[in-house]
Parts: sequence; C-alpha cells; structure tokens
Amino acid sequence: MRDIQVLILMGSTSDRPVMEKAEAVLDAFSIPYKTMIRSAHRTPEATVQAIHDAEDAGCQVFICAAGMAAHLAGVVCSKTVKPVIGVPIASGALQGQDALLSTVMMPPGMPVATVGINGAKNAALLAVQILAQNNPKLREQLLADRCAQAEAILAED
Ligand code: RP5
Repeated sequence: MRDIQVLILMGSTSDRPVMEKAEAVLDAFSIPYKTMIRSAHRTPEATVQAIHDAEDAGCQVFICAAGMAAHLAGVVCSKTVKPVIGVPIASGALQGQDALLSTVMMPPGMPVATVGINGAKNAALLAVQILAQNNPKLREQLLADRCAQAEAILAED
C-alpha cells in the first residue's frame, strides 16, 4: 500500500455513493487516502489485514462506514489505537437507525467517534481536523473553509 494518512473502509459497494462525499473532502484538502471495501461480518480476516497494512503505510485516522448491524467501526477500533470515525449508512429496512446505534453505542474503553447517518462529509472533515493538530497549513485551510461557509450563509440574505 502506498503512503496514506486516512483509510476509508466501507462494508459494501452499495455504501459507495454516500462515501464519495468523504473522498471529495479529502481530495479538496489534498489528504492522501485509500478506500477499500471490507466487511466486519463478510470479510473479517481481510478487514484486520487492511488495518495492519494501512498502519504500515502511515495511516493516522480510520473512517469506517457500514449499514444495518454496523460493526465495522467497532471492529477496527478493537485492532488499532488510532482514531476511528464511524459513519452509519442508511440501508436496509431501518434506514440507518440500526447502523447508528450499532456504531455509536460502543462499550467503555472502545471509543468510536460517530457522525450522523450518511454523515460522510463530516467524517472526512473530522479526520482533517485530527490531522490538522500537527499541520498548521491544514488548520489554515479548515479556518478558511469555516469562513467560506459563513459567507455563503450570509450571502443568502
Ligand atoms: C452492510 O450491509 C453494508 O455496509 C451495507 O450498508 C449493507 C447492505 O450491504 P449489501 O447487501 O448492499 O452488500 O454490511
């Protein structure tokens, strides 16, 4: 695996349309990342291998998206001490309510930072904020983004 700072994992290719929003944010901030399809239930061994490979490649933050009984972020958390951000995906009969609870309700000692249902953009921005702790240029870019958001709102008047 080439050098990366963020690994995006998602449980299925059906999650891809949502997670493209996370990729767009990381592209906008020029963050090197890799996206892989890995499932906590369907490909458990390959999921653990991806975590090890990503850490060897310099990964600092994991973004894990899954729907239904969404255990991907929790499993990744169990295998790394890097920050893990969970994205509950709206899929299946409960449209993300199940994934939200499965992702956010981690046992004490196993933290997953969970964004809202389909919150791929916020997941990526949180990853950038984590990386910005040791990167003044990224911090400046984030501040500029906040200013742009405020200006856009005010321009709506
Ligand atoms: C989860 O089950 C995936 O993350 C996806 O959101 C959901 C449905 O998967 P597919 O049946 O579309 O592959 O594991």
